Amino acid sequence: MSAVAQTVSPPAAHRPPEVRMTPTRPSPTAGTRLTRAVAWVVGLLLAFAVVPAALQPTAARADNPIVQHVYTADPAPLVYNGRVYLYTGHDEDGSTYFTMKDWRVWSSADMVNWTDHGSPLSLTTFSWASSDAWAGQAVQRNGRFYWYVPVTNRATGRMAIGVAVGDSPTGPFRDALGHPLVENGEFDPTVYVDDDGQAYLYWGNPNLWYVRLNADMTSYSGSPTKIPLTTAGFGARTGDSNRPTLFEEGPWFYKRNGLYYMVFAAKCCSEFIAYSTAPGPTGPWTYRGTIMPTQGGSFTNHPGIVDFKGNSYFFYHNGALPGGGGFTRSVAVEKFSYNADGTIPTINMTTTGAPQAGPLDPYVRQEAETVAWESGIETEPSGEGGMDVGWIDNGDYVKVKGVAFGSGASSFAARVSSANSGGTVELRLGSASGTVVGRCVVPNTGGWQTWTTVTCPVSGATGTQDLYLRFTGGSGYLFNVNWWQFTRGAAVTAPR
Ligand code: FUB
Repeated sequence: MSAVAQTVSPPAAHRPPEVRMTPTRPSPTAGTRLTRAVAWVVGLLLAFAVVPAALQPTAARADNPIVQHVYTADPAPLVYNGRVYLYTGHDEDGSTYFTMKDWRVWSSADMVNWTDHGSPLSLTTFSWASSDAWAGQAVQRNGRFYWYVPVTNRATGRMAIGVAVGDSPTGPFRDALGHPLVENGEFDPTVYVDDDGQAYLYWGNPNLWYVRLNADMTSYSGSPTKIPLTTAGFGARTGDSNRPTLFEEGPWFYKRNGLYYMVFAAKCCSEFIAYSTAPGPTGPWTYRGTIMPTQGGSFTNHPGIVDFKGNSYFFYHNGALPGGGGFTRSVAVEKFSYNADGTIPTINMTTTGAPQAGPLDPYVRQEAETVAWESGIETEPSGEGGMDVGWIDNGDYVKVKGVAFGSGASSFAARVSSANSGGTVELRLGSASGTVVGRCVVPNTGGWQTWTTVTCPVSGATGTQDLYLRFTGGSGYLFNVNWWQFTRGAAVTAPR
């Protein structure tokens, strides 16, 4: 974790205005609708009351939640090719509902510096979808990436599961079918390909359903099957005769060491995260207890679990960012270890997050949108591909954690653009007010997507340090940054 406590300004405060859509939210049953409607009100009232002091918006914080410039929800991690790809929903600024129009992709090689891959999937990808870009999950099979998402089917007004397909983990994604894969008014798909090649799609609220997916991952055999929600399998809920078990929504299904896990959001509302296990992919399920207690200022929570580089990680969401709450959520992560018998320990939300799983190499090109923490910036699609950091005001900064300078860097290069008067990229170590090891001047380049590379000398950047790119200049938006890269000092240049 950073040795330096940090604060951020609310993401919405400096963001261009967004169009607010009028939500139309279908719900599976009247009982569910009423329960959740009441819960939303209660959740809103309680949102700040239940936030631990360390998670209060004005509190200093470390690197959790892992994304600060937009609100994110419903994490679904996927390990592929040495990186964790994280698929999330996106809560609109100022939401008073689950106002969600698109999904986002992030990735990291170290669990702390996350690269923003933008939004390769949205409601508009599915011509038949009208609203509700809610909790999905992506999986890789035979080099293709299948992203299962719940949306409302415009024609029926019911929640349905769509599937998008892409040739890379970051897309682009297209609607694989042109119609729902399956539709029964329920949501929150989770997908797992078993060792024998059989893939399972589970989903549901208030029930828990599954189908066996065919090898093409875009069709299934048999009919949707309901898992019996018994209290032995999913715990006992009190106070809601319509829902006798703890299972609420947000299932996360996987296998580890021959044991099948169903992790889920329990007991609305506020939710906690619980889990069940089974000897086979369709049960019988046994309730195992709480993973994450009700915490964090969002009345929903949503689990995602992966193993990466020899450790296990638990993703979830909360309302911990400034302006955060039940409809303005943020994804966070904790490292954990399974108990020897495969049970999962209690995991609490922290502002520290997971430890860094290996340093970041500043001597290869790094995307400017690879960030551990930021203040004030936004991202946008870059004309040069990928994303860039933009909407930069004087004093904004980006923190890149655990940067391995080794014996020293001699210079810094950054790909920049500006339609304004530009400014300066200050290279600071340890904090946003830490030692300056270089200053790069950014000129007016003639346009916000007119790019040039600026360079400047660097002195004193050695060892492994948290790097802060602090942006200074005059008024208005200063400049954009697409990527950056340091050059090693001459004394440590590797022999050719
Ligand atoms: O994000 C919208 C809904 O809230 C998800 O589908 C649920 O899992 C809950 O997190």
